[in-house]
Amino acid sequence: MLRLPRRRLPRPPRRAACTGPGRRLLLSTPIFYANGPPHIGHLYSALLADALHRHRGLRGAGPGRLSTGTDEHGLKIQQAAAAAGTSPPELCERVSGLFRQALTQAGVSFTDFVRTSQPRHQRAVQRFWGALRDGGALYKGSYEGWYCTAEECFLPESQLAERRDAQGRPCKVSLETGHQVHWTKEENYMFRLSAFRDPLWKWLQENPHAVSPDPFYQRVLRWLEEDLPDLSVSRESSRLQWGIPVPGDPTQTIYVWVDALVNYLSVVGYPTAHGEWWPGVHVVGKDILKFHAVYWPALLMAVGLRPPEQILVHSHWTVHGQKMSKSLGNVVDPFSCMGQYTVDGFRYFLLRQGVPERDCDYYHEKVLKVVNSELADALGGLLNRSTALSINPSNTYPCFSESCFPKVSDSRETKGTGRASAEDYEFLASVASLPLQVAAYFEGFQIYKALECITLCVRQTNGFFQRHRPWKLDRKDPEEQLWLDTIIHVTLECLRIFGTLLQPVIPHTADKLLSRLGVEPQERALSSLTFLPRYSGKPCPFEGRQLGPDTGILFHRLEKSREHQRETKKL
Ligand code: ME8
Repeated sequence: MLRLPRRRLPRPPRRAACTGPGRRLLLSTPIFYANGPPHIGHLYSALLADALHRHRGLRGAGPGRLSTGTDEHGLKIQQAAAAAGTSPPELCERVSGLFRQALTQAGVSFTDFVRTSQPRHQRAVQRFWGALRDGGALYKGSYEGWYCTAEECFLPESQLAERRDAQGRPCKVSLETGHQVHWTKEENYMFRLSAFRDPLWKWLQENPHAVSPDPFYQRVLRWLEEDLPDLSVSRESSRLQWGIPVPGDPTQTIYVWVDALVNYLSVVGYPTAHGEWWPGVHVVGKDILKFHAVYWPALLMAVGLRPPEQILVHSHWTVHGQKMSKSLGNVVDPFSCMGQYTVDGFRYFLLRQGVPERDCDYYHEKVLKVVNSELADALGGLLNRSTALSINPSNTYPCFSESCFPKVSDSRETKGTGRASAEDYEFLASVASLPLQVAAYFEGFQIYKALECITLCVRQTNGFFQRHRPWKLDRKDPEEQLWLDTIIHVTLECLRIFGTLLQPVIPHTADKLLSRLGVEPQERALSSLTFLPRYSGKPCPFEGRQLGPDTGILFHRLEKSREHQRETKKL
């Protein structure tokens, strides 16, 4: 074992999150409204879930499923279809196809894509409704209040502001989103949400990581301390036709949020086959936290099911500091980003720069800076330098020499032995501890921190390579040759670790890197990842092996787009 002489890397989180070993796990993204095309916020949610899912798979943590899909019912979709001069089914077919295409192109490894218009989902929702009714959780009441169609929910006065509409007439809008609300009064089925305050409180107290990161957990607790009125869970069919009818009462349509939340059960075969997959872990944006951390667990408890195992919450992407919105015309299209920055480049940017606890800002120059410096220059450059024919003419994974890099129990003992310096031992210790740190950060839903640690180690490896100037060593001198081989061996070992750890985030680039190193697909699991076994006197299966074919630059530097060049000139 290498000893860490000094702690240089950020401390991994104390507590583990969603991905305990050896059991089944359903991970989900929100299902996205099919009223408009995907944007980078949707993609970010899906990438977070995808990276967690891939990471689990590589750890051999047990069978996993990743569900995503589209939310197709409700007034919002009904109105969007009317505005577009089309029918709701036609609009949903088209927009759902765009989401599927965007996620597929981005390499999101979903195992299920659910559409709420599918018969399997409609059956599940109707059975869920039946279970709510049979459990006595529903009653019919008259409900009135301010309804926000964009958010598909009633809002209390405290969440409203006075504004003027386009014609200058006074109107009320949602404080949070700025969308107009309308007074609505109808006969609805109501869900006894108020009766679930204590069970919800108990659930959260007993599961302090049920909602993560912690600021969002605290927010949910605060909501529970406030008023928790019963929830209207149906709409009159005369106003809302595009939805699932209430079983036995065709005058009412099931509320779109109840319909949508049940998707997490319909993907695992509710009401017959969900048992072994429930409860699941949901990745959601902060905008829909209340639906997932208050309404959904209460609905589940009401039908005798367990609340979600965990709700992993992330904040929002802004663009040049502004909220993304259709009216501002600043919605960022994921297809064009993937075209411009490559799929892996954009995946890396979003996951490296996205911090779940706080809103993050997107702009072109930032993507170029992060991706060019960390993927093209640092990682790509390291591979390029350490595999160059001038430095490694045999194109093999060279041997490690214990006499050049002898094992020590403390980096301060290095004097006089071998060629490695105290700094080299520190660097080795950092890379040795990297797999565990990365695992801990993935578990703690801090993927950005895992990437920060990897990047730090890539920099240290470049420093190691640079420090010893292997290109200056005389290959004809046997001593020098041993040291040269050792430097390259250590560098390739580091690259193997980085490539393996980066698979969940940049799968194509990691594959290219590992293939170049000659690492076979069955040698890429995280569960069996050992760094530099030769340092501990154990055999290294790669030593002496031929490297894989050189397929060119690992990651091409991104160029400033023409549009941005023009913009910069104007400034
Ligand atoms: O709310 N930054 O769907 P939706 C980051 N259908 N993520 C963002 C984002 C941004 N600027 N904007 C949106 C719905 N998202 C419902 C969900 S689930 C049972 C039903 C992401 O199309 C984020 O995950 O409005 C947010 O929660 C989700 O997209 C909302 O997508």
